[in-house]
Amino acid sequence: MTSIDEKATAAATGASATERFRTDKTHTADTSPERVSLLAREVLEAVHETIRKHQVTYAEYDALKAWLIQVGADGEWPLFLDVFVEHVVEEVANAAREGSKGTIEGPFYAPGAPWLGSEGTLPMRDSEAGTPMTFHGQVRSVAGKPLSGATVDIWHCDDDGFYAQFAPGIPEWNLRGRFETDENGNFTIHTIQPAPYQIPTDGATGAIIRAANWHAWRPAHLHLKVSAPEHLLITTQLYFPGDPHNDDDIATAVKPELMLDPKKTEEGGGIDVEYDFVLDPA
Ligand code: MBD
Ligand code: FE
Repeated sequence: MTSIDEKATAAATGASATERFRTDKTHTADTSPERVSLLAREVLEAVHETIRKHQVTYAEYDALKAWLIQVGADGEWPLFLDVFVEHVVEEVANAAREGSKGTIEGPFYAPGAPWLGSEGTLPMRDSEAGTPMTFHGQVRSVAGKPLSGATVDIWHCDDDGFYAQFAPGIPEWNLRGRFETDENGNFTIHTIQPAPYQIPTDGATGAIIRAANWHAWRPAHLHLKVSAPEHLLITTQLYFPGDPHNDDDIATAVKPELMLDPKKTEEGGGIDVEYDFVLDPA
């Protein structure tokens, strides 16, 4: 059981996600003053237009200011932006690809997960809850060539919807691992089926969701980064048919091509899923 100060609060999760972003990502882009001016002006003009169109009041303006301050205080800029904005950045970035579909990365990736060969079991607790799941597939080029030595980097939440390194009390690499495809481009991952995920509701992101009477759910999903030498890395997610939120994901990150087709296994009450990845040339 977690004590009061070890709870998976939005502030604790947000602080981890913000720290992760500061550590892992490059925060500068080679953006010219002309382009900064263009983008900043158009975003601001869209805000001005909304204010005029809907006759926004001083009270509403001050509520917005207070809320923006709170997003930062809760460390929730990675969460808020990845949930509400990243899907369009991904759409633009990957529009020209011919291989497998990508989708958003989200705020909870951690680089450096343990290497587990071409077949293995994700690190998990002895008591790990959830339906056993075997996920296997092949990595190929768009020309159909199996890619041996490709990397399949997978991360997903546990049966309670929590991610290791972002919620407290979970072993560091729980349900995270990297696989290297065998000579035929194949990989096999033993894990548990992740639960539907509700984004933290006690922080600023939860506050706007409540204030707008939206819901905070993402359908159950696996996160993946698949890469191979001389090919473009693909960041994606896979989903399970029948999830109540496949059609109204709060993060707008579901695509029909990313739906799995689970089969029940004979023994053990588990499921077997197969999915192949096709990588574009670099
Ligand atoms: C998640 O698990 C996630 O995948 C996204 C996109 C946002 C918040 C939590
Ligand atoms: Fe996720």
